[in-house]
Amino acid sequence: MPITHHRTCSICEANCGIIVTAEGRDIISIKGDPDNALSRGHICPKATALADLQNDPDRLRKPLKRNGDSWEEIGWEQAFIEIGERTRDILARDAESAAMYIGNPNAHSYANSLVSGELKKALGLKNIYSASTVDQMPHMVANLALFGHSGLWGVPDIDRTETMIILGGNPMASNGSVWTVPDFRNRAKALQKRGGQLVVIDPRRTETAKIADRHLFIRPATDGLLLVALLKAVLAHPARPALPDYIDNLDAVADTLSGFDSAICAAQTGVPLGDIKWLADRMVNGPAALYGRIGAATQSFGTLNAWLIALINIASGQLDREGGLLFPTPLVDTVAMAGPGSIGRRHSRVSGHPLVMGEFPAATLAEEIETPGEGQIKALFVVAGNPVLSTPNGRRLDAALESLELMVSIDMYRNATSRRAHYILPPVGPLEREHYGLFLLPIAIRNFGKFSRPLFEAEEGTLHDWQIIRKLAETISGLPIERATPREALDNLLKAGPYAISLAEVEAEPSGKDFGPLQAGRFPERLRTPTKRIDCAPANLIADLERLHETLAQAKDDRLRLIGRRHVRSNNSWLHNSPRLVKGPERCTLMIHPDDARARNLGDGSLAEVASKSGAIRLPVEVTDDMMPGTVSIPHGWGHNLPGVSMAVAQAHAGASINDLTEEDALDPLSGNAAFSGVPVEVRPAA
Ligand SMILES: Nc1nc2c(c(=O)[nH]1)N[C@H]1C(S)=C(S)[C@@H](COP(=O)(O)OP(=O)(O)OC[C@H]3O[C@@H](n4cnc5c(=O)[nH]c(N)nc54)[C@H](O)[C@@H]3O)O[C@H]1N2
Ligand SMILES: Nc1nc2c(c(=O)[nH]1)N[C@H]1C(S)=C(S)[C@@H](COP(=O)(O)OP(=O)(O)OC[C@H]3O[C@@H](n4cnc5c(=O)[nH]c(N)nc54)[C@H](O)[C@@H]3O)O[C@H]1N2
Ligand code: SF4
Ligand SMILES: [Mo]
Repeated sequence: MPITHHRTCSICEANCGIIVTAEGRDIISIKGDPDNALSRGHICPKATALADLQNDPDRLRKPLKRNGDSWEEIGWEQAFIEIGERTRDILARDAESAAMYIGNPNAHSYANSLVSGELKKALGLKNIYSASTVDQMPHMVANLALFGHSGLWGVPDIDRTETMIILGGNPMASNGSVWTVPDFRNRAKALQKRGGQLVVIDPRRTETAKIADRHLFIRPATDGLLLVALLKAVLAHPARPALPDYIDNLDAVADTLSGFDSAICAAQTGVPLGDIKWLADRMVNGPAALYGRIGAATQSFGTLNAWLIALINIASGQLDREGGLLFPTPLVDTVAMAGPGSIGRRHSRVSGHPLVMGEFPAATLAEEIETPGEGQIKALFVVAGNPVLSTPNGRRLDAALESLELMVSIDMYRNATSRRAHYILPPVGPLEREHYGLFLLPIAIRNFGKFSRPLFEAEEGTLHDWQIIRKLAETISGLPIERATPREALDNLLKAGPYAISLAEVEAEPSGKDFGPLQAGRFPERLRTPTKRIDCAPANLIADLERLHETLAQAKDDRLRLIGRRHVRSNNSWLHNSPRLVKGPERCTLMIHPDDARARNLGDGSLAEVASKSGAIRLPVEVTDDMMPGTVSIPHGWGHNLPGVSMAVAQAHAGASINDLTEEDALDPLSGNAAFSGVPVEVRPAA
């Protein structure tokens, strides 16, 4: 008899409800759940790939140990004992020589988030790196500065807005980010049907731009100048509404901005000043929401951009307003769970980067492994991460990893990063675990909670990620951990949350428990600033405007600028071993405008060599006028053909890694975030 199982797809931030039909351990179908109030039946092709992941013959089921180039399967006990001994030995020589890199899938595992602190503690960790500093850290710094907590996010109210402006995001491919907005396509359609407009500002005419009412091309990494001009236009707008009483110092920002000439700013961005004024008009007339994402965050002005985006929403009266930017009341209040976050409590050993929210920039991991001295990283624990493919100048990091005394990867694949590990510890399959969108439901477009039980029992002799993490912590510290299971901890968090609900009550709703659309009027109560006020002019950001101003005087060159992209059939670096996802046309291509291609003798489908100061890669050319002239695009997460990798499908569709080209010294100084957007590159036919 087939069974029907309701769960949540755990691959991306959208948290779509799915219904899996299975007979025994055979998966018959994976479909969208129409009764899920958040996703309303939507799924994307990646949900069906959960079956490929679950059944993937390359997915590791037992711990692997590496000796030189050879690998052997070992038992869990042996793995824990050996790792414990080797780690203790390394820490006895230098207590600060261990580090952890925490990858993106941890954000999709409530259990990992709740136990990873145990391993950090056992390692006495001072060196924490994560995918956050190649992603959203700039937003978190801006959240802290303005709202008093790094995890207090504003959510664009797409379901009730009249103008939705997207800067550097492509939700038609990504399904939304730091914005849990499943079924984006139909939400955009509904917006258009009620007379509203979707506007996209992006150097590429993306899948989202193609369904938008307007698309504006912008030169990569000039967003700060666009936002300055837009904020100035909003501030000067005659219809600008009065601001709530709890907002301070917007005038001080306006004074500083008087040093910028909007026409000069606009000219640098490629967006006509008239269009910027039109955007200001839409923002002020509202309801409207301005949303910026990875293209605007992964820049050397990432934090400045995030701050300016918030100020534009504030100044045009869209903060905490229906149809503007809203602040959820999630079932688990993750803001109350953790401290606000801090900046600069310590500085990194080699380059002196400030610690931001407890982390050093992932881009500096290589130099901390390479550079001798006290505190040099000798032991590295990678939890669900693939930094060789996902951090800037991954090639340099790859070489550095080879020199580690001990590297442990908690991962189900032997891939570009874990091939360097001495031990790979694999977790259970994706349909064998529980799910709760702990950190993603608090940024969803509805107040919604849903818990999924495992569909299948874990295979004999396998462990959950959280069990591996806890066991490592125990064997390294030599102390048993008598803490709640993640499930018990989640139950307590739900009971302590705004709805005082138990896990059993949430679990009783197979399609999730819905508490309706987000509410306006949560500020100032929801603010976490000590004063319950918003200071629009934090000193570090005002100072950074000066750095932006200096860019206006810098000499420009006419090298091509490289940006990234995502495709709906891929997710970062780790779904390329799914036969159903990689089928179809080759996706790891260099997109280039016809004029730029012609000038370099490159035809569609020809092979190009792309070189930057970090390195060079070869990949096929895709000539398209979707690209802004002067700009080229390559997706990230490819480049699987490396010795020691054991992912047959991914190796057959290997592609090349954009992060062999990106630069590890191009960072946003305020957040430590990698500046991926706008890397200068040379493109020529491959010899
Ligand atoms: N140039 C460029 N680089 C980028 C980006 C970009 O836009 N451009 N985007 C950046 C962004 S936003 C991010 S988030 C990072 C991602 O960077 P990472 O988090 O370092 O990389 P992922 O590709 O997400 O790799 C996830 C790893 O976890 C494993 N994995 C998957 N699920 C699980 C699980 O449940 N348990 C365990 N233990 N392992 C699991 C996979 O096999 C894979 O090895 O990449 C960044 N890199
Ligand atoms: N299918 C799929 N979904 C995913 C992922 C995936 O890999 N595949 N990854 C997940 C993760 S970890 C994340 S963080 C999210 C990211 O979610 P999004 O932020 O929506 O990610 P992208 O689709 O890369 O969109 C970024 C856009 O920024 C544009 N861009 C690049 N440089 C600039 C610039 O300088 N200025 C401006 N204005 N735009 C620029 C790019 O052309 C691109 O269209 O997606 C998540 N969802
Ligand atoms: S958009 Fe696709 S990958 Fe993301 S949660 Fe939904 S079904 Fe899964
Ligand atoms: Mo990300």
